[in-house]
Amino acid sequence: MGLRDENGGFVFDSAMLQKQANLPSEFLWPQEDLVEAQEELNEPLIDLGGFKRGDEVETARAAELLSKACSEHGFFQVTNHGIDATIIQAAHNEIDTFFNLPLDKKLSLRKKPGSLNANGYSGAHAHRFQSKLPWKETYTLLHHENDPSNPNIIVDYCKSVMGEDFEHTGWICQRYCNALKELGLLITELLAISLGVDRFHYRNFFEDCVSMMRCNYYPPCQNPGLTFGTGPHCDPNSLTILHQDQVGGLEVFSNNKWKAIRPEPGALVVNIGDTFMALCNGRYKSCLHRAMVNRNLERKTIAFFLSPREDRVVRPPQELFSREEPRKYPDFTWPEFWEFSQKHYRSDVTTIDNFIKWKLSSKPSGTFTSVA
Ligand SMILES: O=C(O)CCC(=O)C(=O)O
Repeated sequence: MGLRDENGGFVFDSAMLQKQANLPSEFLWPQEDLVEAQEELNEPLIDLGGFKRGDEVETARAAELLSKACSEHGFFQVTNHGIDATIIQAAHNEIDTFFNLPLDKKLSLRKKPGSLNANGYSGAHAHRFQSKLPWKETYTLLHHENDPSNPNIIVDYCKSVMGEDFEHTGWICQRYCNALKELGLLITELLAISLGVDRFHYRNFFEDCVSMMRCNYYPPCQNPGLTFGTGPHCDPNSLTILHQDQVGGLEVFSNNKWKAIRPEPGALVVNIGDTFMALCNGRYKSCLHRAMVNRNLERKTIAFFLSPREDRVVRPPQELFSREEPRKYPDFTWPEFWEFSQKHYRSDVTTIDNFIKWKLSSKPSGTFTSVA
């Protein structure tokens, strides 16, 4: 029986729990889900250098690698991505400071149960779930660079909610997100090339995207074989770009097996999410992934999630559907899907299909057109 908050929710006191020999029952996952990966994924390490320089041969090669990886499992890594190592390190330093704050301070910044606002702290997602909790703390910051009323949304949030002392944290995270958004747009160009559609189709669609940065802290766990750092799930958003430290623990489901991802120094991890799967009419897979915990080492990652602006209609370009290859998903918007994914018990491989079933049953005259 662990510490409880005023709503009866589990309080994830990571400093105390990492020393505890027995795992609280809230963190136990079914044994059959916990089978460890026996091999590594042979995902491509895509060098973006040639593509950025406009080298046609290297661009074609990168697009080919990307197409194969995204059709098989939706996962790849990128190098020469242009994100300065100093801004990545600076973001990690701010995050370390945040997770080292006293528990009371972190709890004062926590997400409210039932709220759709992604901003804030969460200990083991206990504001949403009571069982099969993930062994981690998270801190999430919403990013929207193109909102003219608030171009420095993260700085303002950090100052107003965390306090004036966190203005510096805000600037670092703001710069990190601005840079990651630019990289995300670049990757959408390569995705478009690989799919044979207009190179700027997705860049234009995501130019004014909403995104968010989620910092994950996985403390050591005395019982690593009984729980997950992050349970198996697909990301509901479009693209995820993750920076992970060198500890390892990320695994991807491919060819009916869980496969471990070897951390590549200097690389960023990219995966396709459900919304991009809809935007390419299912040609690319939303990646099913999970994160394991470590008995001795803490692990830290920063996920950057790219999603369309609230009012944009998620619909594949004309070239990707036809009478022979009908549309797999009806039109929807990101806020509709986000809300569904937050109310659905957990995001997994079935979330988007369940969302579509729900959408079509609640709006029978919806905008789904199955043919060109
Ligand atoms: O930390 C990781 O390796 C994965 C994180 C993740 O899947 C998430 O934050 O959704």
